[in-house]
Amino acid sequence: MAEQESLEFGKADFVLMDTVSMPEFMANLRLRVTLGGMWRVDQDKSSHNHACGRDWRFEKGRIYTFIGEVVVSVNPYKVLNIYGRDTVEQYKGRELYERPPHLFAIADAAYKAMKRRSKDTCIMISGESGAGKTEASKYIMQYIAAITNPSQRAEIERVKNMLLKSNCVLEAFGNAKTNRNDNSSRFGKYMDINFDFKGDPIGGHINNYLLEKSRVIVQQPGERSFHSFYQLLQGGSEQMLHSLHLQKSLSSYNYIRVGAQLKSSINDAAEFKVVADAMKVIGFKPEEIQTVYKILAAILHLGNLKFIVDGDTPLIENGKVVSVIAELLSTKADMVEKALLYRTVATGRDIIDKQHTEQEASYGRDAFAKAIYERLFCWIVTRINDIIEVKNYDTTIHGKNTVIGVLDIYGFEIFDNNSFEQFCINYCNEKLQQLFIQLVLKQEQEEYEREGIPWKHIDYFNNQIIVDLVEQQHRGIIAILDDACMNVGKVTDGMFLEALNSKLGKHGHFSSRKTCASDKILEFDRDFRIRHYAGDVVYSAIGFIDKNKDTLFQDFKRLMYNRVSLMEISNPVLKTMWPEGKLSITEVTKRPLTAATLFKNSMIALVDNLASKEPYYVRCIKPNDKKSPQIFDDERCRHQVEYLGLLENVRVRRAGFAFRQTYEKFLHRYKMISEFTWPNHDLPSDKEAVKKLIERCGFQDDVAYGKTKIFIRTPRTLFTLEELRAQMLVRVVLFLQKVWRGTL
Ligand code: AOV
Ligand code: MG
Repeated sequence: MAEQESLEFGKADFVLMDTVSMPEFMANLRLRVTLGGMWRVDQDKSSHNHACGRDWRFEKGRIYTFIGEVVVSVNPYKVLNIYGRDTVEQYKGRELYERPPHLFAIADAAYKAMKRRSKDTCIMISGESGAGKTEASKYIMQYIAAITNPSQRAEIERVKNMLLKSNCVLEAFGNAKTNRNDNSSRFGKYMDINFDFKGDPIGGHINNYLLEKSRVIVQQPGERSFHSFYQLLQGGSEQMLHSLHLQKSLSSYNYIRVGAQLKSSINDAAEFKVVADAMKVIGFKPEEIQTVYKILAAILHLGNLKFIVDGDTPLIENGKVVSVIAELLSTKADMVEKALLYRTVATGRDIIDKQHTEQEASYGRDAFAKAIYERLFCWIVTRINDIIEVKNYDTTIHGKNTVIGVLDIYGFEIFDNNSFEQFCINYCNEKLQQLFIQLVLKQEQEEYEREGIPWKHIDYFNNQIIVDLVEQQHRGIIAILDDACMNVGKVTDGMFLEALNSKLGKHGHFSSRKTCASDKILEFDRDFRIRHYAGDVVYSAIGFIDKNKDTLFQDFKRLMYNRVSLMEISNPVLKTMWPEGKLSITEVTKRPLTAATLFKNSMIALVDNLASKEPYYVRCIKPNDKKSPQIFDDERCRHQVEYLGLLENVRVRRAGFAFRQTYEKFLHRYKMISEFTWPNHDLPSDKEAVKKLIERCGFQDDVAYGKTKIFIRTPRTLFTLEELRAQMLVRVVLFLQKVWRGTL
């Protein structure tokens, strides 16, 4: 089978370590041919854009490549037979370079470091939208689940099962079809898996980052809302839908009408059952699951509410829908109606009900729908955390509890219309790129220093300037946006853009029509452009103020919180989602932090957390924009290789050494190729023995000797060592056969 073959080319594959230029890099990524037993790049074929010949890597499913300890992954857009039990066995406990590049190799390396050295490690998966991050994170978790708990302890199996099942629940509520990816993550996820001293998973914790909640009320053409809505409507039984006052027809609901006709590669009906089962397995109670469905239904009904103006008074056109919403949210219809049409304000000592305009009422309804969904999502994460969290682990008895973190976040994205959400998502990717730059360089540098090996600095594009543009105190875009939001009185998006122009007009990575009139890309007055590390993105300032303020009238919060004391049938789940509803009208509440500042703070905390762990990287590349398994679009891939800094990554590795290993381990593997070291050496140290072995093979110019490790500059040397070892093994086997046959 072609896919399986990809794991059989066997030789430690450093692939990109040979490359110096972009064409070579691209060719390496795409194909290699075998010459004299070694995998090399065939330059002549690199420009071809279609599959031919047997050595095309991408087309044959050889989607992984190493740059040192970084795995580069190209989305195959087809199911590959390379994640099964047999493959797990090939990677389990092996050193990184003993097997061809694979996600499992990096997962194993992270696991080994965690287990052997009691180090907290993390695997950071990055790449643009649709490049394969979420799939990679799932395979990594599957691998870790497969190699742990050899003694089949029931409790560990239970934990593993819950960790795996949590994925599909979070995807149902936090992923959606976008124009870039049919299963696009619309939230960021960082999951810690905790291990006991034996290296078995004992629990976990999920951090979620800013859900793109605007999707609940509106989607761009060609996109859908969160999967959960379609799954409920397509998969819920007649009886269930009836009890939720829902009809199967997607186009009956305003909030999801845009994408109602879209074909999805996801089978919503089947997925509904999978998610419901997963929730049960994780430990959601039946009444909790029921509440989840009621909330989804309430949101769909909210979207159908229409306001009409009678004189100055707005009214709800379809009053029956209000009763349905009230029933689903366990509250009273008149209270829902009041919250939708009025705002209670305290003026001095008086409390008055201020009537909404039609526009305010519609705004309030949409804000309410978005907030309910966001809180539902956060509640699901909290609930999963309650269940999977490590309990009763006594470090004094059991030793250190270590962690592997897996980061799968929304990738860099450019849409036709880019708004506040894309701004946050792209800023997040800038932060992670910055961390990559720092850690990859820092680690190298530190290792060479530690081992006493001279280090030569390599130039690279440092995106810190863009990170600062966004997050710097007082002068960054977020600070300027917050300033605009703090202003009393009506501040418009136009005024925010003005402030950007005046403060950032001269910044090399910022432009708008005002600062750069000749720029044809900036089509509209409210557009501004950020030159991101991954490309230019034009954002529309429209909606920034609103989304950043994220206003939800207090009346809704009180409505949701108070329900319990007013109704006979209480719903504690809903109440826990709205704790601030308990504040009375006159209680002065502090102005909450803005959405962008909250996000910025969470990103800074995330980066600090990641930086405290030993990092492993998966860099995902999207081969084409058509989701096709056949097309390797050279230009698109080249662009990604460029902005991900992969070439610089290679250069850093090249300037240094492709391979390093402790003297002890190195000898263990290669001692058979020299008479000085086989079967044992009598030299004063392993270091001396390794020196002798290397000189015997004539590689002394390609290595450096550190304090505890040997450093090999080019992979070719290692390949040759591997070959010498393989030849020696054959000779040993032949020798033994002769001994057994008595023909010696
Ligand atoms: P993303 O996580 O990087 O995008 P996904 O992991 O969701 O991207 O991958 C997108 C789609 O590509 C998946 O739904 C699969 O169809 C396919 N795919 C990705 N990796 C593989 C693989 N290893 N084998 C087979 N198919 C794969 V986003 O979340 O949009 O940034 O926000
Ligand atoms: Mg994803």
